[in-house]
Amino acid sequence: MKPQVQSERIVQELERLAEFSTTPKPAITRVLFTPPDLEARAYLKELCAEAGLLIREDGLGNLFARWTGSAPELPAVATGSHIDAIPYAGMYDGTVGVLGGLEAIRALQRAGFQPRRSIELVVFTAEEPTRFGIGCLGSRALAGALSPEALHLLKDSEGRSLEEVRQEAGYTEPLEEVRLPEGYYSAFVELHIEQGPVLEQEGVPLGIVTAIAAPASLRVTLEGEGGHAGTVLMPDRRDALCAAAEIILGVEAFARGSGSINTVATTGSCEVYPNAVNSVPSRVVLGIDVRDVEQARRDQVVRNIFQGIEQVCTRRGIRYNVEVINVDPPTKSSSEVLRALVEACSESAVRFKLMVSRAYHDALFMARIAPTAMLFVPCRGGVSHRPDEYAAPEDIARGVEVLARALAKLSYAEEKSPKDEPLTLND
Ligand code: HGY
Ligand code: MN
Ligand code: MN
Repeated sequence: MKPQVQSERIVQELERLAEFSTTPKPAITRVLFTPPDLEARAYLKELCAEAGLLIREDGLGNLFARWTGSAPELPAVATGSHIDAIPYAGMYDGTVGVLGGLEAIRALQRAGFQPRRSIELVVFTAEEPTRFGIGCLGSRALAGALSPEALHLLKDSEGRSLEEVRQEAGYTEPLEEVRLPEGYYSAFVELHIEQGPVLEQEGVPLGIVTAIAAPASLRVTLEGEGGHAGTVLMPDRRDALCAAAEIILGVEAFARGSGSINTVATTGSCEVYPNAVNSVPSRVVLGIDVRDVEQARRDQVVRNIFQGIEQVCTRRGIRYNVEVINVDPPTKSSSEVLRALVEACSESAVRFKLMVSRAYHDALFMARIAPTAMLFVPCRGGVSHRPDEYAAPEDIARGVEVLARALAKLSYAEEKSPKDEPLTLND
């Protein structure tokens, strides 16, 4: 059975989805529960309904669209990703996994395939940390990694609570019901653009993800002494932004000095108060992101950053507060799902590369509750989180075809074997 993927249809739907944005194309900005996000959700529900899928949404806005199988009582196979986009992003991050997952289901329907286990498309709420500061909000909650109590504490930069904005958006189901029961899915596969240059550089059309790097993020608040830029003499200053500058360079140095190319650290946001050219900065809030495929090395860099903040602030007389937003372990893919992906690649005669994901994805949390793996399609120049992000239709279609084959296999997979035998490529 060769799933007939309609790549021009995926491109049309990606283009249509890209219109739901608060910034003009090619820059896409689609932040949780803003009007473009709600319009995009409505559009997706239309497409899922057209495909005859059973739709439900939970209290956080996670969207589930199910193709009921002949054994509906068995745990379903899931696929999916996210549709939210950070400010001034591209139109492929997340959306390729959502519309690609939907097209994989439609291609199987067109081929006359009848699922045994139901196949469910999941659109995770707020994979990006933009509005509430923590990534993978929806998948964390589904996996039980973010409690209803913790969800109730979340507020955005305008002080609006998640509770307030979700109710306003029409998501009123209790947050206590978001977490999925153990064994709810038999497998989860996420299709995503690579967001890196490896596949394109090596001329390999598909990546099979064996592990996802461990992300951590910190929010650092630095309180100095403000004042008039003309009258506060240099020896009397406690300039929060100068302290921040030293800390930011320290973040970079600790990552560069970790002993591994796999360690990355970024100070991605810097809010300055009062942010006036003729006023000494009194307060700065930094957003710091630290990742590594090895948790211990990542944690060492986090410790170094803590020590660096203490030294700089003590020397400069700056008060500080470091809030740990998340320090997540890395995850390894399930060999059973990897096997299904490798077999699907060979049936489609597609070369692939086994690789690590340096970006995090909803799969990082789905792996806590279901055997999970990911498929990567190349993106031009490895560019992502930028308006010039691009994935070629033929690459997307190839990924969708392999995804469809893998979902079909997993839909007929028996109960998961107790031990997850490691995958060897001559399997
Ligand atoms: O930041 C990430 O890795 C993901 O793209 N949100
Ligand atoms: Mn992203
Ligand atoms: Mn993404």
